[in-house]
Amino acid sequence: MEQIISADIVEKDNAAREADLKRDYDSLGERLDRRGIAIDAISDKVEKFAVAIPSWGVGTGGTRFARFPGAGEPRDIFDKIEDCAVIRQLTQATPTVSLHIPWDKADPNRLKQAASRFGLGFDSMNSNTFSDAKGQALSYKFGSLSHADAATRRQAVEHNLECIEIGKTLGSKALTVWIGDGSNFPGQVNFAKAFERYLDAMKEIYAGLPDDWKLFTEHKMYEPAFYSTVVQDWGTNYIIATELGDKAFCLVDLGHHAPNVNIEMIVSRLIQFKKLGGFHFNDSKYGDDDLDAGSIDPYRLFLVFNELVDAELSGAEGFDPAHMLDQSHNVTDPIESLMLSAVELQRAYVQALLVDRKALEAYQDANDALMATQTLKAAYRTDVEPILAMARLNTGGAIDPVSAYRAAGYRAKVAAERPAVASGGGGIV
Ligand SMILES: [Mn+2]
Repeated sequence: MEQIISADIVEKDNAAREADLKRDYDSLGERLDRRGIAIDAISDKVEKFAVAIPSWGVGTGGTRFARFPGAGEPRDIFDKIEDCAVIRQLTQATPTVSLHIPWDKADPNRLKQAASRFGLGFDSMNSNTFSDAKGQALSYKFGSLSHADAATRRQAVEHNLECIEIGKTLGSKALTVWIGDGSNFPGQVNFAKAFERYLDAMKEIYAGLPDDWKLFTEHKMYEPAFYSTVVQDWGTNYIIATELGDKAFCLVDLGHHAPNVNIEMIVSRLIQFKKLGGFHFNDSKYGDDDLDAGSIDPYRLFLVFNELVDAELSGAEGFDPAHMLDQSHNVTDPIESLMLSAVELQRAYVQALLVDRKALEAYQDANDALMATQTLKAAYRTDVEPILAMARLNTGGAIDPVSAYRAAGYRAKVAAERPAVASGGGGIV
């Protein structure tokens, strides 16, 4: 397997940190042992934890005001795959890439070959009917799968079926559908008719899904539609997944809810009724800010993982959520942000694994609210960095991914090789 960052550089950076890491790991192991937790068992789980990198995430994002390009931005999907390979090499947490069509359209066999050079696979395929592709016959300005015009809906359905066809060659096993359809003015759209048209269109897409595939529908409260959105919340999303069938699941993007909504509780409900498909992880302060996962409210991320671990440990039937990042990088190097975000997910996962679930259940049954919440806090307060770093070291990654990345000078190197081009899409969904 090819490695983009020289193994010498990673080894040199690791060598300077390894002795301290071993001491920290042993010390943490001793403290966890006192709590009846075997550190190596936790490390094994971290090594198996995986999250997909969105192809669109390695480019610099933007806002509706401006986009400030970064140096050495990927020019096409093949450059994006190389950037994803760097993230994978240094974190060993991101074995797959999630593609967005038509942004990443290329000969599927060539794509497969490019990814397999670095041992990368393909996660969920993402369709795009929220913007118009070059040369497209009918515009999505007033909607796609819920459009009032049947021919426009047909075009959007065909596009999704094409995404499935591309994905079949790539070895993908899922299609993620997010639409921007909605309205900007009261009265502009008939809510019920628009949703009916959407459901009918989705049924056609669902019919084209191979038996071993999953269909993820993603809800989003607002933007680009600022008055009403067709698939606006988890309730509508649950209705969709239920109407479509057993292969249809809800995708939860952490940024797509109203402020202060209890997302971990939505996650619990979807698990309970077997409709949790997966996540787009990111963080937000005000709205759909698409900030780095765990950068604003790491406790919320922990509480989401607390629900996931609870389901994992209780052996919830059919529980196998897809993990994907979906964030926009405006002021950081996207590779650095994505590496650290993958690590933030691992951190929340490990902290959730440390929750004393037996004690928690006893406190819940005894109505001891204070001790119940302290049980969660005790896990959350644990500095699990040595476990994460040791997992990276054991699997061939970097103890400190950002340090090794900077030592390798990758960004300067690609800045020289990749002349700046107008972006094919700064999209974030
Ligand atoms: Mn998303």
